[in-house]
Amino acid sequence: MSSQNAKSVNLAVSGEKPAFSEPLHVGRPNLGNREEMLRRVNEIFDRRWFTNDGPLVKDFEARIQKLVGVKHCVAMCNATIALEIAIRALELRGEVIVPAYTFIATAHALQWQEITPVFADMDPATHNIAPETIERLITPRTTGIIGVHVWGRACDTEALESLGRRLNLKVLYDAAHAFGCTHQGRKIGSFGECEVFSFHATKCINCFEGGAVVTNNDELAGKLRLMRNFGFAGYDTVIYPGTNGKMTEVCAAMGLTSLEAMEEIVAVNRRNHEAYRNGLAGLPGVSLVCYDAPETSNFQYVVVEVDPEVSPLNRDELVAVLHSENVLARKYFWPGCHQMEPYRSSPHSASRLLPHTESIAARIMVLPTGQTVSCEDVAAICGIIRAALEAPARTHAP
Ligand code: T4K
Repeated sequence: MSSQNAKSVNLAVSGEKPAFSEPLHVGRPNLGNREEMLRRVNEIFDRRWFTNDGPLVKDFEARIQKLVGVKHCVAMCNATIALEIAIRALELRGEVIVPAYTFIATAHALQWQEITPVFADMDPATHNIAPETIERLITPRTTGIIGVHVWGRACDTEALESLGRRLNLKVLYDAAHAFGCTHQGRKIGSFGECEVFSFHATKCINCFEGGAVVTNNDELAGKLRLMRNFGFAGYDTVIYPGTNGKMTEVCAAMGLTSLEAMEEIVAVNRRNHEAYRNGLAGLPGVSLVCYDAPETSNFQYVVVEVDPEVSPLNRDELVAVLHSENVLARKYFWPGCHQMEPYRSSPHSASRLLPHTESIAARIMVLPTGQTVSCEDVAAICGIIRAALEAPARTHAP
């Protein structure tokens, strides 16, 4: 949209009607082929096999293994439980290093098991954990590092794993955002001891709710399978502490249907990402987080950084403008896990300065994408942002 057009956008904050009559969400689920999904649900009814390692779960696991190029995929009910089980199967305890800039589930999966998450700062260029900040956080109680591939862009696996080898720490990855993405041409999923995917409804591939641990380690995979099923090794034998982390058949049916539509979903995300890049080009202090060209990406997050030193409106002001237009932009992952309870009040986090996390978390907004967002929607959203920035005074109610 040209700046001439942008100026003619009537903003809802100035008393006009919102640009969108229905809310545009970040995380509206993508659908696969409805008929295929309903066929699978009918089959589940006919089979009367609803959960407990059913045939659709096995098929889903086999397809993920092939797609990612790993020996084992252990499907679970969601990624938070998958993280918890992976952490327990790897026998982590005491303290584990995690980035503060992540969804709260990464930290809670540790805390829930009375393991202290110790928050590291990020690299502002990648938004991922900064390996050089880790060593000073290590204590005799540290047992591991969890890297998070934020927005699907791989963290520095080489540096993290070399630290892990040198300091005898286990390294695993929260790959909740990174299904289908690569790192140096290799599919994310085979790094570290194991990696965890999320197939939540808001993710590019979804199972309604779902997650999976992927690994090349046979022994670990066996343990994960037992632990997701209460530790049962037979009808009457329990050999590990376990929980109920099983994926249901209907969730696997959705996962399979979603996987079959993956090419189309990623193509839509990529198209929208390019439309945002064009629509936001040249705006002062507003930059779109890019995906490295040689890598494969799922483009599931449209992440915009707003530099308050340059932009006429800061992130919070822009988000308020967008919300008034029914564009429900999100402030992921503000204010950082270390600023949320119970970590905020913990003596571990209270005195910790994480300058890059705090600065970036205050600048990021995530915009809607996926199948429910058209190129026209993207153009309208970019037009709103452009109009708000070109006439910031108009963003205050008359
Ligand atoms: N690690 C990382 C790094 C993660 O980002 C996540 C989850 C996890 C671990 C844990 O994975 P899971 O245990 O969830 O598998 C959302 C998602 O719920 C969450 O899965 C995701 N990350 C996080 C980044 O975003 P919320 O609380 O911000 O949004 P939520 O679930 O309210 O959904 C966002 C919007 O999407 C809603 O306002 C409306 C729309 N929506 C949502 C659902 C569920 C729909 O239109 N239809 C729907 O069915 O966490």
